[in-house]
Amino acid sequence: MTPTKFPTQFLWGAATASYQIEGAWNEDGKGESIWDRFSHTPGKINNGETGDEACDHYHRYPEDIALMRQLGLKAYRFSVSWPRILPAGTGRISEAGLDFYDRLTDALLAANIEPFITLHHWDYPQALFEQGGWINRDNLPAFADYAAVLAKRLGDRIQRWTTFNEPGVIAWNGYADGEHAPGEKDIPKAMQVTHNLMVAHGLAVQALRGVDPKLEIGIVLSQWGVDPASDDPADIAAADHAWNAGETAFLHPLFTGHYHPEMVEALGEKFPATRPGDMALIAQKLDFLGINSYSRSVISASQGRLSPIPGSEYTEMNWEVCAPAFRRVLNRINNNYRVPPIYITENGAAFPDKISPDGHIHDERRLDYLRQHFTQVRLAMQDGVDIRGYFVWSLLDNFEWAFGFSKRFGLIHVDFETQKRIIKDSGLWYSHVISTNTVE
Ligand code: IFM
Repeated sequence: MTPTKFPTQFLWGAATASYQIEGAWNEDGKGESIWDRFSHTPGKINNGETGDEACDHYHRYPEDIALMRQLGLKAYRFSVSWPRILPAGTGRISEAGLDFYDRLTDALLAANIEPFITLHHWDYPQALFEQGGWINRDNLPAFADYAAVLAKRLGDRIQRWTTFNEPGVIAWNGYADGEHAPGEKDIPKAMQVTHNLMVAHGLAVQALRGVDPKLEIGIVLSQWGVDPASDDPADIAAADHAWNAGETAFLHPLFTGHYHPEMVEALGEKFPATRPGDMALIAQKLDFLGINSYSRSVISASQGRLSPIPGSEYTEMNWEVCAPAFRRVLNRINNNYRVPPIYITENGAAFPDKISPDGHIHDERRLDYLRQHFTQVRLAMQDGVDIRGYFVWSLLDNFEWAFGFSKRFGLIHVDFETQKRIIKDSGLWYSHVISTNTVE
């Protein structure tokens, strides 16, 4: 394979999220989140597991930053637990919570690693949920207030801020299929949450800029490829419709100021209530766009979504490995919208890892997955997509939501009994990619 060189300033990183790694679920005055409540509810999580301890990163962050240094990461994307900062979601601020992220930020900077912050990666305050959660419009300003609290405290040291991680997952998995907290199954509600999250995003952008107009602000969207099953025009039209009606729910309002007409038509009476001024609030200028992408769906006009695809490899999440789809979806986004610079904010793979007798984790399949996806992203850059950085999901094996600890995405293996960490072969390979800026 020909070596693929990346630009000098390319920001190589790894990503995590608060609930998935921190643990310390009720320490130092932290409030309860909907994920604490959900994981403590019998039957919701595989094997009854919880994020109560997770990777114990709350206590072990110095060790984890030392590992990041060993990997040579240039940036680290993490999220903040909102109820650690505001135990009831609004009102009283917890200094101990702020102190934790202060220490984390300072330690990252001391290690020469750029902190790349996400305000909300799903661990919503339970107290706010009990007042109507994301459905209640009166709750939306609380997100902006929380954003301002954090920006006042960390904005002098953190340059790049994202509002939400994968708002579509909050709405769909939390409110439509119920697999995630808060576990509701109500499609019209999920659609209202979709719109309300966008309004909350707009309010938070205003709040962050109000604290410091120099902050760079973005949002992280999950955008998987959508490919037609064949070259048949009917399949191509079906795939285009699946994209327009289903996958543009956030891209379209953010970058055009309205919802895609095919989505509006498909939703019919389920289309959410909006208020005058909402769309302008949502479509405020962003400094960058975060894209999370792992796989694709394949659409046939006659059979709908096809799966499995014969001959394809699948990860342990049952997600097809199809790196060229990554290049295609990045081009599609770039061609359809006037987007700001893009960061790949998540990409990676879960495979069943084993510690070998030699003490190492020879995770060839993950390494190969990453190699293929890095290469396709480089090709997308050559196609003209302005991509500035790449965060592998994930730094550590961690709590994979409803799957508990059964799916390992880490560059670093975690023994959840002892909390021992071991850098996997994919992590060692990644550190070589970073130090040479080249994928071989
Ligand atoms: O673990 C999740 C993460 O929280 C959000 N994006 C997808 C990852 C893998 O499922």
